[in-house]
Amino acid sequence: MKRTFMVLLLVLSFCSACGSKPIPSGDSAEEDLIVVGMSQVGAESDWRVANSESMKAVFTEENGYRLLFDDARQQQENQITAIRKFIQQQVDYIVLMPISESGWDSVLQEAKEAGIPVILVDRMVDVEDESLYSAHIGSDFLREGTAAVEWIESVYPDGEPVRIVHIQGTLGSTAQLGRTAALEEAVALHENWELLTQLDGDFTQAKTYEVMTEYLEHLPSKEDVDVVYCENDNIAFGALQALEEGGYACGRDGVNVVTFDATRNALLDCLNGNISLAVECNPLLGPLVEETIQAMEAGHTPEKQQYVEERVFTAAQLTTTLIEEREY
Ligand code: GZL
Ligand code: ZN
Repeated sequence: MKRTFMVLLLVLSFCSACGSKPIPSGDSAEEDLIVVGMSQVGAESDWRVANSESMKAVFTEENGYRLLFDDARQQQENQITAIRKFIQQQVDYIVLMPISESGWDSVLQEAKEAGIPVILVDRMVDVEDESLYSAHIGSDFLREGTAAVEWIESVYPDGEPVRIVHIQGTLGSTAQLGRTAALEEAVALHENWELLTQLDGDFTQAKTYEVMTEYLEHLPSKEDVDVVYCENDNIAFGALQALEEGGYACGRDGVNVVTFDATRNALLDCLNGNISLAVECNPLLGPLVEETIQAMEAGHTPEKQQYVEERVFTAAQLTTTLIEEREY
């Protein structure tokens, strides 16, 4: 709306100069708001819900924003449609949480031609021309995967077989690509590690429960699984359900379930021993995005890449108080 306000000012000054009747202006408070068009992946996971809440908590009218929030229900075409709508509405900024890395070049080119800055949040896009976005704020997913792999290495001495069920997140998303790359690199490095299977859990509990139940039904014997590498907490919840129903003991003297996100329910499962390792992936990105927009409003060029700080949890680092005090 700010953009319209500037145009309005120009027209008004032109009119007063030429003596014709000025166009009545709208409510000035409304005109002052920074209009942010936000395209969110969906609500597929606890992480995603916390991420959306973090955005809505900062982009409020009291803080000087008009937030146009679109939930793409995990369909890239819905995100592209939403971005085109934001361009028509001449928003001041577009904030995009891209569901996958590919397929963004043309719509981001349209935003560039409309002079609307794009800020990428969480996952990344794979575009030829990096000027199509002003900044990326999110996680280093390869680093997250490496943290998980280093923990597995610490638990299983070289030589001992490590049979791993790998359940992936939304295929083609940066989170899946990074977390998968770390595991696949480690499996290639350790001849005693064996990737039993790679299942597509799509970051949801329901999909994972379905594919993991199907997989376990065809396993010859229970003791064939040492680690289940879950690319987010909702995948871990689905895997735990299937493992328990299949009669598998989970935890340090059974199947070691490793997960990413470290949302509250996963940390509770970690404290009670069902999950062995939770790698944090921080969804609370709202304040960083708002800082970036404020910097751009002040005419500064933002850092192109901003990674958030993250840590790993085992039961040893957890207490119920710590878990209760966490924001998500
Ligand atoms: C990670 C984010 C992933 C989470 C999942 O930053 O892209 O998407 O790990 C969510 O929970 O679905
Ligand atoms: Zn190693």
